[in-house]
Amino acid sequence: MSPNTNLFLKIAGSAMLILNVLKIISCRSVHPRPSRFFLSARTAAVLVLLLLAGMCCLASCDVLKNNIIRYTCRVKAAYDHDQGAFTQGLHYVDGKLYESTGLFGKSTIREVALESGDILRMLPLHGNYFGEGLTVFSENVYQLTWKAGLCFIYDRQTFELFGEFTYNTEGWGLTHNGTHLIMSDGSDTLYFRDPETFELVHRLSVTLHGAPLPMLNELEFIRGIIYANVWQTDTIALINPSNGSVVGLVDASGLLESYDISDKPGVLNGIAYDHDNDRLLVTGKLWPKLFEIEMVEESDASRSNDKGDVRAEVALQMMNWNNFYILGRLFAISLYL
Ligand SMILES: [Ca+2]
Repeated sequence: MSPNTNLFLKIAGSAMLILNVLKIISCRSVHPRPSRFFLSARTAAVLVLLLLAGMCCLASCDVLKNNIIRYTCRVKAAYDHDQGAFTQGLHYVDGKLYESTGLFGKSTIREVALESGDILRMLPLHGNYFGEGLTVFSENVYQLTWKAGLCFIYDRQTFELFGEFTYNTEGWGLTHNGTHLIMSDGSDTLYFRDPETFELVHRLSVTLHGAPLPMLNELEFIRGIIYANVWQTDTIALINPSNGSVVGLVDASGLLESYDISDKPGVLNGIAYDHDNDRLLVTGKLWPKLFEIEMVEESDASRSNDKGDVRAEVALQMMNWNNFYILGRLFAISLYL
């Protein structure tokens, strides 16, 4: 539901509630019972109001739903990936693939050869730190930690750790837009930070169908859009950085289906983009493969069979239930008028 529609319904509901209370008080005191004509006119007005509110809800749902473009994935290439890598961050720049891995005692930053999956160089983190999102900005590699509140800064050429920033949230995903670092913390909020000081520049609340979309995790800024995979789903949300609204949803489920995997891998959690060659790369926690994928816009016919966008559908159902709840409350109130 759009904020305006929600506000409209709440104001309408509150107004009728107040009107109803005043009416009951007046009827029970000194005033005579209203005429039959008066009740009919008021009931008609309430019904018209309910009809308008319902139309607003349905219109807003329809517009919001249709504004989101849905994509599936077509695999263009599959590369080997270290199945011991609990991938938390992925970034490709200047022909080099950088990766951050997590888990206490197993966290690293590494440079990986894309085509072979070979680890070209790797730096382990202290066992107290759980590696998270990673991005390369200018000559620095930035790596978040999960709950330690530390962002490590490495020299890109040598992997020498030369600095750190602090923050007061959890650290999940990290990318940049050429000006600011963009960070997620598992909520629906993205944090834009100064790369020189890590000071918070502004927050961005991300919404899907007008409702907050939490669990934003690994990030990548691609051609003016923030890509964020939603934790524990195979969905990548495409976010308009100017207002936080989700403008597209990518169903990346099924990428590993054709592989015989004995050990169950973790969820999708790595997005990188090769700007020079327009290659979109994705992998996941403990995945044996890293994929170059092409996003394919779904046709209207295939949308009816959508099964990967679970969180989006849950959000939509919650929105509809909220509509029905508010309309039901309005109707119940109107019975007293
Ligand atoms: Ca990334």
